[in-house]
Amino acid sequence: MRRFAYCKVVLATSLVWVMLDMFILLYFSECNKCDDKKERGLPGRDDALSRPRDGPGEGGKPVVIPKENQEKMKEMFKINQFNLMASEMIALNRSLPDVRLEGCKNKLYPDNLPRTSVVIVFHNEAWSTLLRTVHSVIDRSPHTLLEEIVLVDDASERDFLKRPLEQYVRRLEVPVRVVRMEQRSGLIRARLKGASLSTGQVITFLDAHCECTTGWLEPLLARIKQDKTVVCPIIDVISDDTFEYMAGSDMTYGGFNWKLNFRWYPVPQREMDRRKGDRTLPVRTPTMAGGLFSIDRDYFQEIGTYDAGMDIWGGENLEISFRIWQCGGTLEIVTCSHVGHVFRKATPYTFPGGTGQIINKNNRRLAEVWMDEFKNFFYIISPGVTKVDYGDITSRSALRQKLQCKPFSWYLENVYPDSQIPRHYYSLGEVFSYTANKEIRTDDLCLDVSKLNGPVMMLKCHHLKGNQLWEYDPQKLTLIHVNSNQCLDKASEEDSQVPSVRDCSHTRSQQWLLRNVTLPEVF
Ligand code: UD2
Ligand code: MN
Repeated sequence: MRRFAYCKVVLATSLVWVMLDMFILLYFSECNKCDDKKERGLPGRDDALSRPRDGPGEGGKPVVIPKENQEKMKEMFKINQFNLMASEMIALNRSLPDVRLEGCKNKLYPDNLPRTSVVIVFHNEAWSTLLRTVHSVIDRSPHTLLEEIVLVDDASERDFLKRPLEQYVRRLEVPVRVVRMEQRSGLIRARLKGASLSTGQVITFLDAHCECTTGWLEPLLARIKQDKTVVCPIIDVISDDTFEYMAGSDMTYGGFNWKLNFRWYPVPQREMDRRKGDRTLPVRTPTMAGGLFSIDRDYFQEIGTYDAGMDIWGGENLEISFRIWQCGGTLEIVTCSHVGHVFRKATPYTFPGGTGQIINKNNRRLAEVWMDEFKNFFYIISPGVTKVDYGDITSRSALRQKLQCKPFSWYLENVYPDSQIPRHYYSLGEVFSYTANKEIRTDDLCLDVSKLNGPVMMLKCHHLKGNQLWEYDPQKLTLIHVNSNQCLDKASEEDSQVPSVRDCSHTRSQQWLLRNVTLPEVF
C-alpha cells in the first residue's frame, strides 16, 4: 500500500464547486420545514363514513379543489405538508382500485396464518389521514388475522388527537389502543413502545397517512409464516396534492446513495432471473423505505429491534435493513401486497435540535456500527458530518458481535452488487473515489469526457468504461483518459475553473495525488 503524507486530492478542490451546488440544492430541499402549529378543530364531519360512492376521491380518484377555495387550500396545506382540504373531503372509508397484478388476485393462502398487531406512530397527524389509515386496516384485513391496532401518539400538540381520538376508536369493531409518549421521542422510540405493548405474533408497522388495499395483509403474513422473512408491501403513492391513488411499481426496489438517503432503483436482472420472471413472487430488496413492514415478534427481538439511541426521524430504515441482511435474515418486497402512502416534499413538524444534526447523528450511528470501512464513502460526501456527536454505540456493536453478523463487504457483494458504493476501489479522496473499474466517481456520478481539449463533467456512471475510463499512473501522478490519451489538467486561474483534458505535458497542473492508493501489481 502506498500512502501519501500530505494526501489531499487536488482533483477534489478543483471540482468541488460542482458538488457544492448539488449539496446546497439538496440540503435546502430536504430540510425545508414548516412550524405552522395552527389547530384544525375537527374530528371529521359526521358523514365522513357514509359519503356517496361517487363522492370526492372515491375509487382513488384525484380531488379537484374549486378555484374559489384555492387560497384557503394553500393555507391548509402548510399544516401537514399535504392537501388537507382534499383529504377532509374524502370519506374515511373511501374505495380504492385493485392495483394488484392479475396473478396475485387468485392466490390462495393457508388458513392458519399468524395474527398481527398493527402499530402506527404519529406526531401531529391530521385526523382524516390517521383515521383513513385505521379504517382501511379494519375494512381490508380479515379480522381473524388482526389482533389489534396500536396508535402511539408521539407527544402531539393537537387537542383532537387527545380525548376525541380515544372516544372515536372505542366504537370501532377491532380493538384500537391509544398509547402516549410522555415527551417527544421520535418515531423510532415510539415504534419500540408500540411494539412492546402489542401482543400479536407479527408486528406490522404503518405510517399514519396510509391506505391499505384489498388483500394487502394475507401475502405478508403468509410469507412470514413460511420463512420468518421481513416483508414490505409495495408502497403505492397517494398524491400529496390531490390524494389520487397511484399504483407503485413491482419493478423497483430499495437502495441508498453515498449520503445514506434511501432511494428506489430498478429491480436488477439477476433478481428477475432468480424469480424466473414471475413478478408475483417476492423481490429480495437491499433496503426498506422504513415505514411499512411486517416482522415476526420473536425475530424482531432476536435481531435487536431498533437502535433506541436514534432520535426523531431517519436512519432507522437503513440500519434495520443492513442488520437483517448482515445478521442472516432476508428482507423482501411482497409484490402482491399494496399499501398507499402520502409522500410529502417537506416535513411538517419540528426536529428538536436541528434537522441536519439529528439525521447526521442517526446516520453516523448506523455507519459506525454496520458499514466498516465503507462508512468513509458517507463521510467523504457529507462535509462536517464527522464532527457530529453520535453518542454511545457499545451496545449496538455488542449486538453485532453477539449475532456474529457478516461484514458490510459481504452485503455489498451478495445482496447489493449494483450499489452506488463500489465494492472495490483503489483510492478514496476528499470527494471522489477511484474505483476498481477505473472510474473517478462520486455517488452515482462519474468523471466523463465528451470533448478533446475540453472541460470534464460529472455525468451518470454508465459502467461501459469508454469515456469514463481513467488510468492512474502512481509514478507520474497522471490521470490519463484512455480513449483520448489526454491527461486530466487542473483548471488554470483565468479560464472557467473546470478541469479539462489536455495533451500530456508532465507539468504540475497534470499531477494528482490520490489518497491511500492501493494499486495491484499489474498496474
Ligand atoms: C420514511 C418512512 C418513515 C421512516 C422515515 C425515516 C415510508 C413510507 N416512510 O419517511 O416511516 O422510516 O422514512 O425515518 O417508508 N413521527 C413520529 N414522531 C416524530 C416524527 C415522525 O411519531 O418525531 C411519525 C409520523 O407522524 C409518521 C411516521 O413517524 O407517521 C413517519 O414519519 P414521516 O411520515 O414524516 O416519514 P416519511 O414518510 O417521510
Ligand atoms: Mn410518511
